[in-house]
Amino acid sequence: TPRVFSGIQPTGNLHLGNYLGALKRFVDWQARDAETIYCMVDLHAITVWQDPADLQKSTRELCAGFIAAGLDPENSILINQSQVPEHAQLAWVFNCVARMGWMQRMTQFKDKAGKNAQNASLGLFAYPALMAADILVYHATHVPVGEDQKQHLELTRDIATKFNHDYGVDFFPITEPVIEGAGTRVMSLRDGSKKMSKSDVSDASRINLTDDADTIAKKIRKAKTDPDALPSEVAGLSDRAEAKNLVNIFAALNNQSVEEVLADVGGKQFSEFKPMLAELAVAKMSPITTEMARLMEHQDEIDKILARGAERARAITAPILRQTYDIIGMVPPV
Ligand code: AQP
Repeated sequence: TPRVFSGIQPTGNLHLGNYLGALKRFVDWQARDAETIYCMVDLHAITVWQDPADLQKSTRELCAGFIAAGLDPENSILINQSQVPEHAQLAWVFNCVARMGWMQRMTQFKDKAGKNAQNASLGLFAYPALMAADILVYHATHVPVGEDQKQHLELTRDIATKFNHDYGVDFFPITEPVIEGAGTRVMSLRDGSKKMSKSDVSDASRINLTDDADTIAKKIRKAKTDPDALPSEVAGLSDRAEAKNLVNIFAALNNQSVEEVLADVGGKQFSEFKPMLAELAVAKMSPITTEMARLMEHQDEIDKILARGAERARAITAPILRQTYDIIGMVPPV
């Protein structure tokens, strides 16, 4: 059976891109014959400054989001990264396997560090080695992520390959990224060339998982578009980034292909399509929002779920870390 691992950073502003590109697909995997492990990656979050109180709140809120979106803590293993110390321990080993040059090529580092890369944290630079450890400390075989994580997953494969080669073992699996469906790259509602992102200063650029129905409808009504009617063929969406984005969102929310959506809405003006999309988005999102808010009133329950998840996770990660240490020559404690 496939072992599926993925994570989301508890950095607040969980949005529709995180939902369609990650959360919703996590839930789909849970329904299949697979072992599923999902992580709130707080150690990744602190690669850029996080206010401690906000980080705590966002971690619990993310856990509530996981459950509200349909993840069952009895079925999937839900964990907070810092509660499973083997992630960070294996990451150190991978820091010694990965090469500086590999890290320097990572576009996310370049984007996030900006012009003043000398001032970025060492953790931000090493981010993909920790991500490789998150995945490989479970010997995970499948990693559902959005398009933006493709390069990091290639690096995970490079690290596994180099480790296996350097130590002459066949120990870490070469993991498959799973990047499929219409929701793997949701773009900003204000600019079709930028991905929808937690850190965008414009709140109107994204639909947050905490937005109420009116806010969702308003943001969709105000989303940037062009003046033309919708095409009936997919080819008609090329060069129309904003139109393409809204159709993609509709398809992903409604579990349809883009072709199927266009067969229904081709020829319609945005004045007609946007209310349809708003209605669909509210119908799909508001039950999640409501459930998230309810769960947030039971923090102790959330904390128990995380503690239980960590215990289940460590039954997998502790032996894999020990085997790794044995391979590289660390003397085991007696
Ligand atoms: N716009 C998106 N479309 C589809 N999938 C997306 N993901 C993120 N943005 C989109 C996917 O969500 C998962 C968790 O993301 P994350 O929180 O770990 O990473 P992130 O890239 O930091 O999220 P943001 O919103 O883009 O934050 P900032 O603004 O800090 O850069 C991943 O599977 C990711 O692919």
